[in-house]
Amino acid sequence: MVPVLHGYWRSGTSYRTRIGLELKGLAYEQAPVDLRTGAQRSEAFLRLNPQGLAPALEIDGLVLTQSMAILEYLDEAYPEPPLLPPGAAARAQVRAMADVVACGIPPLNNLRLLKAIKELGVQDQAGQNAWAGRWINAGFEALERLIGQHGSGWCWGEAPTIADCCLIPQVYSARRFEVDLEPYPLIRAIDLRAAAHPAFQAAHPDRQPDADQ
Ligand SMILES: N[C@@H](CCC(=O)N[C@@H](CS)C(=O)NCC(=O)O)C(=O)O
Repeated sequence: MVPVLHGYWRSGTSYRTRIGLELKGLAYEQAPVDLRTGAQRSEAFLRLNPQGLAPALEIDGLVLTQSMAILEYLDEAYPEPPLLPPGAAARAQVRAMADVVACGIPPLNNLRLLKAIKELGVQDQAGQNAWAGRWINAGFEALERLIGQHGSGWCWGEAPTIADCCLIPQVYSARRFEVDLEPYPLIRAIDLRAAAHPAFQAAHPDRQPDADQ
């Protein structure tokens, strides 16, 4: 059976999963989960992911959740091309760069967090942008330095890794929250390279079947 990705076009975690699938050259179908209408909390979706968060991936007779676990599964089950370099030290460095995004940014500014700070009084878009931008800038400042140490065209080395799978959706999100990307020339260069790469192009939110027209 062809893999089925349950995700949402503009969700960063769905976007990073799509990049992984595309880089591996795996054909897959999509089952959109409209986060705006709360479809992630429907009984049907909770059966796939009891946490009620996108994405979930049906693959190889399994239902996988958590985008980083999914990317690691794809890399183990479908080794070519690798999304992690060989060697324990290099792999730890790449995972650390991916986690700067995965653990340090969306958990502080995803949909349910933004709803929560709205309930606490941050109602206007400028306030929401400032909140989201604060955590995006904190992560990007760290990543810019790490790319300076390890990057050679991509976040780590000369080929895309799970760190790039995380970075590119985060740059897309940064633009939505009107974050100034000027201070991050290395991140912008990777974003440009990704914009010309077929796998990253195919995974772009605007190219998804549920994208707003
Ligand atoms: N750690 C999870 C996070 C998943 C997550 O936060 N997904 C967001 C979209 S990017 C979501 O479904 N939000 C819906 C909500 O907050 O209700 C992963 O990496 O898969």
